[in-house]
Amino acid sequence: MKSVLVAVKGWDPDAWADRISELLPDHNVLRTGKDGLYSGDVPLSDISYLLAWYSRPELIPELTGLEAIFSLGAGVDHIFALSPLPDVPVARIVDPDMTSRMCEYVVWQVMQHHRQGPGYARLQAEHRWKELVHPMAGDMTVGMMGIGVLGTAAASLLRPIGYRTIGWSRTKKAIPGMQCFHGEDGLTIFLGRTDILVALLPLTPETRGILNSDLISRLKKDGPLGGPVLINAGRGGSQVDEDIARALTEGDLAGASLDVFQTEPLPTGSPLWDAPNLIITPHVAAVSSPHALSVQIADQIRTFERGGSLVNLVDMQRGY
Ligand code: NDP
Ligand code: OXD
Repeated sequence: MKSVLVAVKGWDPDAWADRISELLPDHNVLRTGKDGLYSGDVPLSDISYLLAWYSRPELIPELTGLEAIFSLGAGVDHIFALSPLPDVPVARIVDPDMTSRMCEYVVWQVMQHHRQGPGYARLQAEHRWKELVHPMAGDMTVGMMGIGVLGTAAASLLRPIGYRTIGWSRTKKAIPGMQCFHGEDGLTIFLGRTDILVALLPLTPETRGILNSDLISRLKKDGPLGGPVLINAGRGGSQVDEDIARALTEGDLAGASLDVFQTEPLPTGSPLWDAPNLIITPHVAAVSSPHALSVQIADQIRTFERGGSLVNLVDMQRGY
């Protein structure tokens, strides 16, 4: 009987391990504690599959029989943080459940800023009845920074509402309904046309710290919201928290929504907590559902054991 290890830190290991056991009854499903520590009877060297979310790096050298690694999320920066990794395939989550959740978040946050959500919340708290500026969706361009699975899906839901969508990626793309830019050359034009920037980038050495003062200064300034808006639901390591807090305070950003942060949970002393027109959510834009997402992981394991190929594989050279 092959063994599977659910090794998570911060998440509930039982929800994943119980669901995987249900779906793979002929496997021995093991789990770490919520602290990521493993204290089971089965030696780590007997484990074939690692199901990981911010697993402890010290487990890796002991997993000598590993055949594949599965990220329990779409992002895989937490897997690269375990390096050196054994030479086994690494798969990530691409799933309609996750895509729908992210699309909901992006539409929710774009509309929050478009329809002056933070402004009306402030007026309500002050018991004031006042109309705020109210442009049409068609007057605004949403720039998707990252047009992979999630960015492309979110853009396709924004267009029927009326928003113009444009996209930016590493490599050249042609996506119906949106003008696409790529690379450093394309970035300046992309930013200069963007009223609401939605970042859905993986965290890599190239994207670390990319959402900084310099980038903010290159966004379109004369849009109908009185300034650009930044929404980041990719990774906190892609942003410079202090730059965003300063840009909001000084009016270089008209608003922002951040789901991810350089340090999570966001430290109590962060200037972001009190920055104006900022909506903070605690890394919940597209929460991984153990019930829904375990199905594809179990299917992947069964396919792999029949000699088939895994899907949603991470490109280990590219870094995502
Ligand atoms: P994909 O791999 O499908 O898409 C990534 C996109 O980013 C691609 O368009 C890629 O371009 C682009 N990209 C990567 N590096 C660069 C670069 N250096 N310059 C320009 N563009 C770049 O990922 P997903 O859409 O599935 O997910 C995106 C990220 O969202 C995840 O990596 C994860 O970090 C985050 N996430 C956050 C969640 C949350 O709850 N907050 C939930 C789920 C995911 P190209 O295609 O040309 O390579
Ligand atoms: C993910 C996440 O990467 O939830 O899936 O952040």
